[in-house]
Amino acid sequence: MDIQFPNIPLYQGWGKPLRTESTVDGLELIEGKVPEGLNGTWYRAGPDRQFPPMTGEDIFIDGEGMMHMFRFDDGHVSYRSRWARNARFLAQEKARRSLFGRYRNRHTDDPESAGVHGGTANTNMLFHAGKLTVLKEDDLPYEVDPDTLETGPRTDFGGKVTSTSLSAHPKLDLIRNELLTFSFQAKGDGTTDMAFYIFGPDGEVAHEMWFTAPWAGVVHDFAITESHIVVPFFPLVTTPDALKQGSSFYEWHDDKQTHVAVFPRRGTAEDIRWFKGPTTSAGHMLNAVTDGTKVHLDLCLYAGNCFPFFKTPDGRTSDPVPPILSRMTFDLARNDDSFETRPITGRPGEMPRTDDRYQGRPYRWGYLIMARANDGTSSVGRVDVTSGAVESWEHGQKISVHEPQFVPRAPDSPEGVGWLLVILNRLDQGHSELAVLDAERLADGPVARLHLPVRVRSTFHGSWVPEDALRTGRYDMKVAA
Ligand code: V55
Ligand code: FE
Repeated sequence: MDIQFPNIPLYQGWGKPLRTESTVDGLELIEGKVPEGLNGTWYRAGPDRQFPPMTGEDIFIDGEGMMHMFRFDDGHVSYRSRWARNARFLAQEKARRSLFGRYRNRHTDDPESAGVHGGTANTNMLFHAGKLTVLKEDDLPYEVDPDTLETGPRTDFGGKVTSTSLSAHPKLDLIRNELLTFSFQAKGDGTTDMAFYIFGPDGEVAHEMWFTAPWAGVVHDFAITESHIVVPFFPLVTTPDALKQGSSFYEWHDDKQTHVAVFPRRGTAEDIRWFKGPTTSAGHMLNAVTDGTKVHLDLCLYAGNCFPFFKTPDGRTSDPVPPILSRMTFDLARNDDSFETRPITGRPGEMPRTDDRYQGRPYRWGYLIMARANDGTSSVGRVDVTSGAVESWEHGQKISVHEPQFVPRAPDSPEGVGWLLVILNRLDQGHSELAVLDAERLADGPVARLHLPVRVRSTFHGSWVPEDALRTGRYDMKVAA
């Protein structure tokens, strides 16, 4: 069968499927110097396309997973990319064509895909309790070899995880070495079951809680505080009967309010406090903190539909709206279910990250991708969430950036003292670069830039694993008391 990709906007320019696994031992230094002591591995996942899509269409969150790793070893930086050779990939490799149709709609798949897990493993990579995994929110994790990126087995953690999927946005408590995560549509597509799990430092399930969502929708991300879990529900909804008619997996229900569940870290479904507010949406949470009776959730909030390509049930499209870093405040002492929302900063930003040691803890700094002109270029910025002040790298070049990764200078450095790793797309040169910035001096531009002879098509999320953590299976990090 001929392999020809359709001429769709997603595949033009930078989005052209790359379908190439790379190994580069020692990236060329373009300028600056890799900081001393920056030793560890940065893992990321993103979508590519194994074979032309069955439907002739594609959306940017779909596509088979490509894993990427950058290993930093005393200034020597190596790059490796490998397909996530999961069940879907292997079945399609054998068939030499796509077997999965419209994003997550199993009624549109090729009969040959029957019984094959459809997860693309394209969203995130995580290292916890000595195991590296690659994640997609509609499937269970796959284990991955941390040195070779060879794909291992799909894992239900020895039968302890009974949900059909786990989120691609787990939260690692780097200080307690605990992993907190959840599953939505946890008993299969279109179900309203939610599962919440805490894994201990030994990788075993230490806590499990099941509850019911207000509807079968997307729950892409959640947030933790030192004492609470915050799970937002936005009205991108899955309707099984519509799926049978070939509908998109999610539809935008603009008649539904935003719902937010707040509950204790080790609570039960009876402990959930539900809050309701205006119709909004978000993919990504920056952080959350508990302050007395109040729980604050900081997130990249859209005043409408964050995915305009998912239409309303009656076929209406949504106007695109910008993501605004905002703070929702839930007061547990209040007797009603309302909450307040205010913008933190006016400048749009997405793919928010913190100094990961401060996930769930009182914090000051957020790092985001900030769009520049309307020409597809972007840069990284740092937001002071206490004042809204933004500092960004104004490169003025044909560059777009991937989600940044903060790396502390030392395991016990103060919050925000460290480096920001960023993959740069050199849009006019057809290849990528790896940049290291001083996280306290983003405006100065990179302290090191390394050449990648290939294009990194797209990555969503990833994580930094310090060299010692890879050896010991534990993170040895500290936060200010
Ligand atoms: C999102 C991302 C996804 C997905 C569903 O950002 C929702 C939200 C990266 O894949 O499959
Ligand atoms: Fe995400």
